[in-house]
Amino acid sequence: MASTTRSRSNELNLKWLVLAISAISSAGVTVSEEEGTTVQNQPAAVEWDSNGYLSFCLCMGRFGNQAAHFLGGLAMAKRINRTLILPPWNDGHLVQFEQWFKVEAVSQYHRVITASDFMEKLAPANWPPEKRVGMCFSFPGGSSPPCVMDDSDHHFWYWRAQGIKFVRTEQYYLSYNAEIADTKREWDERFPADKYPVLALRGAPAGFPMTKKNNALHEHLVWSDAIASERDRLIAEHLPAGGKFVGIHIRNAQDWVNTCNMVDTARGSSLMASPQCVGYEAGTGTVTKDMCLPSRHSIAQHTAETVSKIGANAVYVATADDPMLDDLRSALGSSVKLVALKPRPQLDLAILAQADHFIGNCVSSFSAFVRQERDANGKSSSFFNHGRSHLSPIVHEDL
Ligand SMILES: Nc1nc2c(ncn2[C@@H]2O[C@H](COP(=O)(O)OP(=O)(O)O)[C@@H](O)[C@H]2O)c(=O)[nH]1
Ligand SMILES: [Mg+2]
Repeated sequence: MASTTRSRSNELNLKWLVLAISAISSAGVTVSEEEGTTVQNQPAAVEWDSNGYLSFCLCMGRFGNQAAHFLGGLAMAKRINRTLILPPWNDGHLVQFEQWFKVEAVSQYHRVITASDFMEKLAPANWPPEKRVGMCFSFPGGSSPPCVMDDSDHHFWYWRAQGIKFVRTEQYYLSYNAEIADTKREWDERFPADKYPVLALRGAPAGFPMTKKNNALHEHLVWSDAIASERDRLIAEHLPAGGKFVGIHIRNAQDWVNTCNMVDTARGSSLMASPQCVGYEAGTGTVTKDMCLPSRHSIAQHTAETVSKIGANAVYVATADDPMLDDLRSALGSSVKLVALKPRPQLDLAILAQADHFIGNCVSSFSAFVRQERDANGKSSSFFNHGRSHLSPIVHEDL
């Protein structure tokens, strides 16, 4: 186990070194034509924000969880009026925010700066190594574990890969409720911006699942040109031109079977992203095991009914595991094209968001991400083993 951890760390170390070298070699260096000598460009000036900055690690879970936390953290940055340092995504190695999403779209909502711009252009003068304080949420009374910023692979790499080492840590017991004005006052009293110019939080200042209000912030998560053009190329290459396609997300890997065993129908609780189906207020609905782990039969039936309702001629199947092509083929007949490419997750998400209709899993935050993007663009979604379309304001009644 120890050697596995070490070899993974070495692998990440190497990856980061390669990234760092390529970043250095491409940054701001040009050859002067007249003199044939190498000169260093000045980086574009970026002004320091005296309201302070918010930085946090997207260290919990995989992409769907990270995206939910990101939107919660974005809402908090606006509420406490600090510039948000756009957190890199954690994909085993760090992926700069802007590799997957457009910075301009987020900045339409609130002031943001990329993590690399912050470290390169502002940190040296305004947040030098001796000022780097890490912060952890902690319950009063000493019942929480000690505040350590790099106690796991994830946390360690998140900060160190950005060149950040903390001189000390502090604990806080403050609300993450971005919906009330008092939250700003509490944070300002505990961490005034002149004394704590950067809030570097161990985890995202957001709950999970996402609040109903934060769903709407998804309109500011717009795929980068690189992802969008790869998405469009795959759609053009694999889906029939001129027809409609239904996108489905099948969540059936072993980790998911274990998750669904936590569904406790008797307690009427919700689980992970299930509020998108059962409602955000306690007691409005109950998540069921069938919603979490729909049978092969119900997936195939719901898909076939939807295909015939909207007159689609193709189905795009996204899954990390079994695409159930035989079951789908029997239910759909031979005239409907079935496409399962298993590309990297961001491309599956981006393609599903383009479908003429999407059918997802109520409990999955991966499905929720697709549904949110579709809501933002006025596109319809439904869920396996859930009677109604989702509860967000944009609902197409005909499905
Ligand atoms: N490519 C691909 N990966 C998937 C799919 N479904 C799940 N995964 C992988 O499994 C992870 C599931 O974790 P997460 O995103 O947190 O969603 P959740 O666990 O379903 O709430 C994703 O981030 C992907 O890495 C899929 O349809 N396509
Ligand atoms: Mg997850």
